[in-house]
Amino acid sequence: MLPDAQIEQVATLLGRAKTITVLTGAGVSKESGVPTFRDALEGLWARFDPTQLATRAAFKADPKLVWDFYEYRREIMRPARPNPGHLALAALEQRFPSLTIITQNVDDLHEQAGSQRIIRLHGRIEANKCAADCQGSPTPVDVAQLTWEKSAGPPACPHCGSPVRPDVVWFGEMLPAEALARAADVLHQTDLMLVVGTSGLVSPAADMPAVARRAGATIVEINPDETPISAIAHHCLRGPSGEVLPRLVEAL
Ligand code: BV8
Repeated sequence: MLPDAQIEQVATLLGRAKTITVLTGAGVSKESGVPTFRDALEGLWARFDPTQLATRAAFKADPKLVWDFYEYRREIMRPARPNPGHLALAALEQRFPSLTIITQNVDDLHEQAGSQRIIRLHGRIEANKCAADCQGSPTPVDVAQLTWEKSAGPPACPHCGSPVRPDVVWFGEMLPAEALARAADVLHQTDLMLVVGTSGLVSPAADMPAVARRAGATIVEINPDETPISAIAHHCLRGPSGEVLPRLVEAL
């Protein structure tokens, strides 16, 4: 358990901050039962590396394999509920209305917890779109309205017949320009950045703490493990976010 003094030191900084930004990764959803990217996937998927499946090339080569990978992750995520870490971040936003969450996660646990100011860098796993973006980028497709042979893989786009794919950002794909622009704005106006539950391995998200620090922000990492971001953090709270974040809010 982290010493109270460490929690109180960061809580004092939080209390003094005018604008707070929180960068979250898969670790913040771990205590909700959602495996992180670093966790070996279970069973059938254990032999796959997610970074090899979350690509356009993999989908083009085998749409059914990639579609089934996302259906597997959707099944795991659907029963997940916000954990005390998500709820603490929503409580922080109540207290600091300028607080913005920049998330790499594709689950909707921040929204379920009541957070409002969220910048989604990598999309939403529950959303789907036409792989050809035939009506514009993105061309949303509501698969609940479609009937298709599920064992054959993804449905066809009702407009053009191309395969439907998850509306997430794959490796090698650009992040949504609007999300990047909003994030860039926020990073340059941040007094204090909490970096929660991210291994700091995927860019451009991983570069954001350094951008905020160069613009004058104090960086606080909340993660049980050391990461490449630890080196530029002013404070590292080594613990699970579901325990550390509620203690920070309590100590305010
Ligand atoms: C881009 C959506 C421009 C999909 C995701 C070579 C060729 C091509 C590209 C690249 C290249 N080299 C670098 C790149 C760029 C590439 C990249 O960074 N690759 C990595 C692998 C090196 N990035 C991109 O391609 C991005 N686009 O750059 O466009 C471009 C275009 C073409 C060519 C070059 C550049 C797009 C990246 C987005 C990919 N999509 N998600 C899906 O979900 O299926 S990324 C996905 O993985 C997540 O969204 C997340 O971002 C990342 C996983 O990271 P984390 O969230 O940090 O999770 P992780 O499991 O890693 O770590 C969990 C952490 O939590 C750990 O530290 C753990 O200790 C901690 N933890 C555990 N328990 C707890 C906890 N913390 C707190 N509490 C706990 N209880």
